[in-house]
Amino acid sequence: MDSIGPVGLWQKEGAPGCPQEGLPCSPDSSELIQASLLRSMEQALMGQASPAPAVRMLPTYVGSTPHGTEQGDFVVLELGATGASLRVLWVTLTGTEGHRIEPRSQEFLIPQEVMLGPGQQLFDFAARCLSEFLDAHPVDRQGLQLGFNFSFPCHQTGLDKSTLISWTKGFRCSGVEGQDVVQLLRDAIERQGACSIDVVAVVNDTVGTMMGCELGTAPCEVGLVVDTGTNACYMEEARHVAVLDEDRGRVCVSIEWGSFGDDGALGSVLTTFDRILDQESLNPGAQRFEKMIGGLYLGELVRQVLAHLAQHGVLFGGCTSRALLSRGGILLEHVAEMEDASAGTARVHTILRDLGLNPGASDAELVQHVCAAVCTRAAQLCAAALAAVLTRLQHSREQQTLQIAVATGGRVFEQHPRFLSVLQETVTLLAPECDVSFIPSVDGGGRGVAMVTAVAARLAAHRRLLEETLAPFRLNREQLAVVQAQMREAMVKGLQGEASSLRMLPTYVRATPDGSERGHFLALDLGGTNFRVLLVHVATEGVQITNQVYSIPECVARGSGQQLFDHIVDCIVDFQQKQGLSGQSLPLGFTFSFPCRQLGLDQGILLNWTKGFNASDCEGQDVVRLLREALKRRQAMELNVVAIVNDTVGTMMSCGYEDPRCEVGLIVGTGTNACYMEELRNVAGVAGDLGHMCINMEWGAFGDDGSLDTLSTCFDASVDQASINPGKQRFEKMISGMYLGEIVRHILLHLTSLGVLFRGQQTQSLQTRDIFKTKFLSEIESDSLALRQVRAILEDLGLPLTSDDTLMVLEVCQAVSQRAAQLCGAGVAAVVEKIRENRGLEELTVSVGVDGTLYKLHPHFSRLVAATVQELAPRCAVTFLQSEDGSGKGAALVTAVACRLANQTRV
Ligand code: 0WK
Ligand code: BGC
Ligand code: BGC
Repeated sequence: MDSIGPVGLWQKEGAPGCPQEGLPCSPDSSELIQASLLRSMEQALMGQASPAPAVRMLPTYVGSTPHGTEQGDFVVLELGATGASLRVLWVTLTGTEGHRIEPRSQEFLIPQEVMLGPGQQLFDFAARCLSEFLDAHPVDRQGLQLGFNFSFPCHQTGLDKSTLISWTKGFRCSGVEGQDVVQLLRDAIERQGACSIDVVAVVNDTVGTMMGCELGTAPCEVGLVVDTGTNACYMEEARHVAVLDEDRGRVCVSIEWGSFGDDGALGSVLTTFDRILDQESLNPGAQRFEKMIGGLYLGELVRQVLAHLAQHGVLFGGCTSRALLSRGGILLEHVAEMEDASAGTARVHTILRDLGLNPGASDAELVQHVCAAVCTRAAQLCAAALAAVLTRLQHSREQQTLQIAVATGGRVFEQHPRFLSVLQETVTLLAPECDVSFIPSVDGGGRGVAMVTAVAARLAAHRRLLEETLAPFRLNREQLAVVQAQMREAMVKGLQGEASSLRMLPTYVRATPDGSERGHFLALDLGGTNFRVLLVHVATEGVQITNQVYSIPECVARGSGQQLFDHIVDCIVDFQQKQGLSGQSLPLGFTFSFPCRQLGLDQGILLNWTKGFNASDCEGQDVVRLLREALKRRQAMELNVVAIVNDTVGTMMSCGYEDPRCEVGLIVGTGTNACYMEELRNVAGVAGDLGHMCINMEWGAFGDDGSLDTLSTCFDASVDQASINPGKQRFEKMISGMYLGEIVRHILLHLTSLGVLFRGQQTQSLQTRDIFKTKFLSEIESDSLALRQVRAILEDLGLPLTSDDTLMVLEVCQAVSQRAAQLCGAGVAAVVEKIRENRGLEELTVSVGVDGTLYKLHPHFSRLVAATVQELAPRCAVTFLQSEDGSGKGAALVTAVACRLANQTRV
């Protein structure tokens, strides 16, 4: 009988009824399986859609193996790991310092009709077991957090969000596939109403097994389960998982190798018995690999073979029994016991007799051989699969040799005498360069699930703190409508010269260009990111612009007024020389983007500096006079300063040249402001009732009277306090580019102090004013930027972040910029509604000329402004025109209009 060893059994020619195919695996077929599974794994990792890879490679949102720092009490509910039973555990994690506390657990048998019935019934059953466990175990029921160990193939979209793909292992409840199983459990717990439990994580049993095991200092990085079903997970490099937009760190991937071969890849090793078993299973054609390895099937395979041999007279004298002929007649326990050589054949006889058989003398040995053949093949197949995982790890870590710890769990490991040893031997054959340690999980992964739950609980707590912090930035329609109404009221008061945070400054621009303007004009554009000197030629064929950008050093912007205007004149002279204009006295339009009370088109008294400017001896002065005096000091040629305009007015005029319906100018850049064409009759302090006057609203100061305090947050207060004009420009400080980055920085500091971000580490860089530029918001929120690029921006700032941190920083930026855009939209809605009502129109069609870096560069700002205007002023059809040439062109056009009007009065 020596050749009768497992392999021999099937190769013994002539043995009646013994098909010569497939059991156990030859080394060649094991390598074939290893290679084919590896191929499938890599195809799935790359996101190959068709042909769909046989294994799913599902990311589990577990980004790191346990730190060991996890602490706390957690409830773990296990469903599906051990077939027809459900287990509830109470796990206490004591961190690195504390001693290990054994989990308390209770097992509940799941009735067959529950495993095959409506999903609600199954989850209600689970919820009842939970409360029964809690009733039976005196635990503190406050703030219970639960980890759901759900051992079926699921698409996870978060640590607490997981959609069941398909049932396996004898489960077939209706109404669950395609559903979020966490929600189903939450609903059942609610229906049960026995206890309030927060389900914070859903975990696959392989992940729980991996996370629960430690080998001294090295954590296990592979989790392998062979219980009723089989599967494995491992730590893959995140950059190799196509569905994840991550390039750093690792992520645990559940392979779901049970479905390997569902595409026919196992054809060569499948036996008739495998095919029969599959046909008779709940899910024919699916989980082919699992059906050759999983404990739910090993007994059935042995039964099939024994029945076959009995029916061919090879066993039991050709006699059979009901148990032998009925599905499920032989269980894993039977196989494990019968194969256990230490138990001897006596035990086999007992079991066979219990199965209603009358074994002959040699039957026991033959039955043992059958058991051994079935289980050896299962272990070898499992080994081939594990070898594929090890090879994948070598590939993904570009390592020749690999030292790795594999956590094992499941009753096939626990009960079967030789499964692990056959597995180890075969893995050594198939992956000789891998030094693998197998670590049995002690509590079926309960502790591992609790660890994932602890991480999830920490992240959930962080998320709650993040939501609490950002909630004041999430403005609803009612709040925005209040801002719109307050803005409207302030506009009317400002126009009538009453106390108002909106100065509503007449600009003496009475008309938008009519296209008949002509000539060469000089223009200055001061107050935005750049100071520009422009030569503007307005001709029949259009407007040509030549311009030069000059910088305004901070020391000049905050020095003396004389220094500032001398610097401006230096730039003009430099520009004229470069443009060969020296000695020419062209009409000049001066875009001066600060609040000025205009006494005429060419007279503007600076009311106060904004946007970080603070040159002395300017406030209260006519800035046109200051410019002229500087020109005189420079003995430069006489320049004819015809007009001083605000950048909003310049922008409106510039866009109005293309679109005569453009009657509103909007700037959202370093600062923010708006102007519009108001009915002259509504403008107190300016003579005349007919016609229009462009009003510079200076809306940056809206709310300086406290009307925005209900919306202002502590972060806004910090930014305002730290500014050079505290209490001023409150609306601007919630909207414009000079401040958004600082608001974000203050929020990040706050979240770091709460331990939500950067593991609570306050970094020097984050304490540095203005280090978080507003342009970062535009970059970070850009849809085209992958998360990894967001991380790169933040790391350049010296911030130690995890992928969760990156996501949170992105959310902070989104909340701050969204509020800014909505507030800006509420302002524009107030303006266009005013124009509509001024004209007693049902519907108004109007265009808004816009400029400013934030509006132009932020990926979502303009869309959010338009959406808010649409919502708050539905009777106004508003078109936003981005100004191409800035307001310098507008200043030149205002100058051109003034010159045209002056010429008309002269003739
Ligand atoms: C470009 C205009 C200029 C205005 C600026 C505002 O030509 O008058 O001040 O936009 O945007 P910022 O440069 O502040 O982003
Ligand atoms: C499931 C896996 C699970 C494995 C072991 C399979 O049937 O699809 O999710 O990990 O059984 O329990
Ligand atoms: C100024 C406005 C200017 C706006 C946009 C504000 O700080 O007060 O005059 O229009 O910035 O540049």
